[in-house]
Amino acid sequence: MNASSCARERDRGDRLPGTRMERVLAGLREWPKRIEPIWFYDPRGSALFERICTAPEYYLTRTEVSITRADAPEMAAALGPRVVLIEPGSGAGLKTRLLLEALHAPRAYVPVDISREQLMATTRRLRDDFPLLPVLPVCADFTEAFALPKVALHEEARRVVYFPGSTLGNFRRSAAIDLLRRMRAIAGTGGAVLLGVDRVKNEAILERAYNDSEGLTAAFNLNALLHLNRELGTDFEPAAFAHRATWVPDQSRIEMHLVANRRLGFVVGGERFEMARGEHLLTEYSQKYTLRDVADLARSAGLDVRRTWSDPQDWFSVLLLEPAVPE
Ligand code: AVJ
Repeated sequence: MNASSCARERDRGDRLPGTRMERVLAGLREWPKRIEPIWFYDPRGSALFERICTAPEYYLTRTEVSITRADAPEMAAALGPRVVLIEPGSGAGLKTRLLLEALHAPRAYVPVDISREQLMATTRRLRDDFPLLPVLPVCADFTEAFALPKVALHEEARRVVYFPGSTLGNFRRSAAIDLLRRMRAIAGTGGAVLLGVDRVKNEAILERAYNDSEGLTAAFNLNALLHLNRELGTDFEPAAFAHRATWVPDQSRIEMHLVANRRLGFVVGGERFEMARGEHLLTEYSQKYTLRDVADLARSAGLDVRRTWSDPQDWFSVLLLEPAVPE
């Protein structure tokens, strides 16, 4: 187990059962073979992702930042005072900073991240910049159950789960609904979810965002194999794979793959796997949404859309969701 990761090894009876090794094995036994996107995020992968966010082709971050810059005052007014802001997959947080600056007397900020280095760096920077704000980091894989610090559980706290970046798009529909349901449970009846989603748009723009000219996304994708080798003692040869990211119109998502450029084999937990030349390993879904898709997903998770903020081109949206009022 690498020190950079904080996910626990044992099965804790969560929705995704099994140890990390068992989860990887289960994915590799599927067709197509797949690994979960959490494998991108070791220290090198997190650093690569930061660089992707400023790549000219990757419009997502810039667009969401511009929405947040423009509409944070409205978001803060809609969220109300004394919010405890909880952010699963907190990353490095420029958007978070803009939101925290706008919030009225926020009670606490709770970043939740799987990469300990990333989490601690974010925590240090935020504590420097917001000396009056309690920053209470939780090192956890947010796709599994995690415990919240005490202040966040206070009866009067207005808990807001902040989930920007269109990270929801990594999950298939049923898993996305489960995740939104858990966010609703964390928020409680008086709370809310502030969700960032990437919108359906021109295919060329979408594909370019996942095939940047500097090769950052390719390096990010291949890095998952190095992470696996280090943490699970696997023997992937990154040189034998090529990055591929394509728009799948009937699923409304970008799929990232690692394509075997020759016939190859590898061993995971003592089990041997083979790949034919041209066969691919699925590493990520990045779902793109219409506003109606998001409303449907939210509804299925017991949440209603209260507000929507978008950029002028409707490339990206930030939505305020609140627990649905029972009819
Ligand atoms: C962090 C999941 C939103 O899907 O766009 C960036 C990750 N993958 N480039 C995305 C990612 C390839 C990103 N999310």
